[in-house]
Amino acid sequence: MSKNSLSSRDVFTSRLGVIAAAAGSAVGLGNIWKFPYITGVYGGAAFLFVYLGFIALIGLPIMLSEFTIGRKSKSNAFGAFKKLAPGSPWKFVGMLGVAAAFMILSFYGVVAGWSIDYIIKSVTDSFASKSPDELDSMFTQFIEQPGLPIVYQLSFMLMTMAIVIIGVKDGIEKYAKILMPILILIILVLDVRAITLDGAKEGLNFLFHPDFSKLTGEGVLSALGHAFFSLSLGMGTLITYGSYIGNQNNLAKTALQVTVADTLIAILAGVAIFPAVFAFGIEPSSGPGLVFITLPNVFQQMPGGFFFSILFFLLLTVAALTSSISILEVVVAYFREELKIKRKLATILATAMIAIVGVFCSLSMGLLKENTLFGLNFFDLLDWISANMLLPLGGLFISLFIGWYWGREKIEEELAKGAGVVSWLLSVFIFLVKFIAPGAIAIVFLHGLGVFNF
Ligand code: TYR
Repeated sequence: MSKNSLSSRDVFTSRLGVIAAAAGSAVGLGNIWKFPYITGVYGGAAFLFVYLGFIALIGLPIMLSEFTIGRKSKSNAFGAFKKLAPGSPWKFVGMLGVAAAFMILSFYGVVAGWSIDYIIKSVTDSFASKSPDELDSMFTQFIEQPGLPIVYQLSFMLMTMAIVIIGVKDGIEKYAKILMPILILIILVLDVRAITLDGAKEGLNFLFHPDFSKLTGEGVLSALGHAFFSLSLGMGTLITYGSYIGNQNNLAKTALQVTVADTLIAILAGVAIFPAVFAFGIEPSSGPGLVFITLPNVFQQMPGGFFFSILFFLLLTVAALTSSISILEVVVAYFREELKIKRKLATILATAMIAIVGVFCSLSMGLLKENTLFGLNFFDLLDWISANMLLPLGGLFISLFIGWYWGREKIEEELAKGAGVVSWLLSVFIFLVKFIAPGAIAIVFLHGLGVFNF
């Protein structure tokens, strides 16, 4: 692992380091907070199956594309396109990434702030003997306040900033390597508790027995958007991380491992949540509060729940941090390399701007909740535009770049470093990035936006 900050051109020295960094970025609030809540909103299993299809056919090949572009160019997202396609407009793909990073981190910091509050609520045993309804209003009352959620959101942003400035990537990854497996273990314990609750079966049915008639165009678009969001794709994060990967690394294998890990964790989170949702009579479509309302009920019903609850929200916050640093890095890299601002100042500036937008996201849960556009408050609007529009668009261009601009020879040359290239697998990969990914993204995108119906 690099001794320096993320900006250096050093390479990861271990395979585990590569996986920890990329999986650290991928696994976060997207898996544990967002996946269950949007699966609930869009009707359960049918949404999950479509999501899995997108992960395999679009997410995985685009992750491999981003790694390939990053390692070949040894640059950030802009530099990468500039270097590989000099004098062309491809670098605007990087611009799209910065916009997405800006929006995502604004609301991401707010949710991470909620997680910090839930660590404190766990320590003070605030969930004890509360009914599901009381836990529901506890959450709603908290996020609607104009004060405390902002304090936590800003604290989280400061932590993110500190890590990106100091570049203690070494440190955080060392911890991430230990802490993430513990998070998975806790989720597994929660899974066991959840599926042994009375009425759990209904929740498992909801998650695994698809009723495709429930799917809407918007649901399919959200499944696509979430595949990008969850795998940290479409905005250059994994181009940047790819640029730190050494030539001895098998990129395809790494992409596969990160994709499988990220997807499994999301499913495990779903298994912890939906049986409990049904057992406690919570509405599966209750929105962004789903995890925060459901899990405290589960903690109450298990031996050692007090400790599990503290540990869970603590680790959720750490998982959010290993993702937020990767998002901030996209903006910082742009400020540094395009606007020529020094790393420290760039990080402070980017954090300040994002944090201010984040304050409005937080306020849009309460004070500003009536201010909506297309029926969405500011928080939901940023989430929707970034995940459902900017990331798929970024992914579309990345797949076109690799599939059409770069072509087979160059792809093969890069993938052959650190791995034996299996010819038919390479052909499958190229077919996916050349036709399937861009075609599917374009169709889902236009259909989801209501441009045409079928
Ligand atoms: N994948 C992260 C999560 O699931 C969020 C994220 C989104 C991180 C986009 C990076 C990124 O580029 O929480």
